[in-house]
Amino acid sequence: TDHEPVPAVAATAEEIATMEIRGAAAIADAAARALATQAEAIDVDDPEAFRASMRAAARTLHETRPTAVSLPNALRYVLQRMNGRTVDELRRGVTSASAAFVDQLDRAQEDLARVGANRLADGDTVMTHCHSTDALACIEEAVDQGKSISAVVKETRPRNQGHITAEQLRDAGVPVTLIVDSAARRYLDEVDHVLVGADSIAADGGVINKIGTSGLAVNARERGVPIMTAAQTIKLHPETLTGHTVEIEMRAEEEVIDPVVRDEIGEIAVENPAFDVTPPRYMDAIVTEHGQFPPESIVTLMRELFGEGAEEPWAE
Ligand code: RUB
Repeated sequence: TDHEPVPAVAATAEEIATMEIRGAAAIADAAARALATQAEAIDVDDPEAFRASMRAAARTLHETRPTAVSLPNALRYVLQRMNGRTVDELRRGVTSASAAFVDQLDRAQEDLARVGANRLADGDTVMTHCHSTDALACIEEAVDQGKSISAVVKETRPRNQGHITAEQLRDAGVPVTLIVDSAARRYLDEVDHVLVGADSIAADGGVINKIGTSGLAVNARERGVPIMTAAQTIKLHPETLTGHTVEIEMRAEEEVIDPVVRDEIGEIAVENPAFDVTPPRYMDAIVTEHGQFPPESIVTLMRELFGEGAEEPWAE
């Protein structure tokens, strides 16, 4: 039908769902670019048909993964700027909004990196969890400033995003020690900071990030190690302003255990939540492109930036 997304957009949605494209910032970047691709590819004369096709593309992208709010925030940013009377005007609205969004993503990451780098001192060792481009930008900026930083990298089962982090830090000249997730508390005595990213941040200051972040935060507090989240403001979850909670994605059990091994074990349940919520009292700081915030006061920034509410311009 007219309302099918073009193949390139369906391909992007598939890449997000299968985690070839992953991490909140990369997902937002890909979604904004896909909307521009859809706008350029659809060949209709009727403005309403154009709008309907853009909404359908946005829905396809939206349905891929539920937890990173950067995805709906990206779709909302672009579709809210789809204004005009003719198809050409609408198309230009989408492509220029998409380009502006992608540009802002990059600039926000550079700006928050300078804030996060100020928390890191020459000679510090940082423990990481998962793979966050916002978090890594802080370490890379500190290194660019001439600070010597080392890293203890958690492998991050079941998908081992820690391997990506380890490689990127190695490329930045940071000495890396890779550990299994359950070794984290033992190594907390040897680190100066824990640094993580976020998929969503709730109005109460709760940080939604890769499963294991909340346990790491509790252990860091118990060991007296400061923990910060590097999260540009597209990670702020506007619906939580009105009391909604953030959906935690449950992924396939095959990511956890080989189906053959599972059959050998016998009748068991396997659960694979991809994210968890770190309560604000266990997080020392949220670092954004607008500066550093205690988690309890992030709601002020959220109201300022998303006070208009969370409409869904992709709804049918
Ligand atoms: C990725 C993850 C990352 C955040 C932030 O989970 O939890 O910490 O998305 O990443 P997954 P970034 O691998 O399941 O997508 O700072 O790059 O936006």
